[in-house]
Amino acid sequence: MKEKKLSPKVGVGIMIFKDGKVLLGKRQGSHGAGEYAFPGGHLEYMESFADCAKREVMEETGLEIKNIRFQYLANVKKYAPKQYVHVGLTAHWVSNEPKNLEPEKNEGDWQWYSLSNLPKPIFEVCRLALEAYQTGKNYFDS
Ligand code: IPR
Ligand code: MG
Repeated sequence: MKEKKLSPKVGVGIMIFKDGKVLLGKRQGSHGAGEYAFPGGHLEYMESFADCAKREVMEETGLEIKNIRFQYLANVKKYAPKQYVHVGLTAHWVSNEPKNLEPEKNEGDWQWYSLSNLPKPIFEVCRLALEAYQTGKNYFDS
């Protein structure tokens, strides 16, 4: 049988702020299962980063977002053999409460957490987002 060639994918994660808190859910069914993560997912062919962010947040939570900004770029190998070129973005909540629209990928409800009291364990790209937020570092390679 022919082996599938491994190649990096492009991921987009969105740290959404509402009243100083950020939105996290518990991942399941993929890499980082059991870890708390922001909404996010895979960039589709010919999609802009901002459109990917809006689409993934809407698909996973039903929320609209605004003020989408670049936060950091990372080469994520922690979940090898998966490798991601990851684009970390920030955005602001607009209205309504999040719904868990992909329960096979997210365990329980989305919840707002203050940055000083984030749940553990935390998904690697969210750990990097927090570091970027605290230090201004916007490039992580390894
Ligand atoms: P999907 O596209 O299913 O939401 O993928 P994901 O949540 O596993 O995200 C992959 C990229 C990550 C690192 C945000
Ligand atoms: Mg996702």
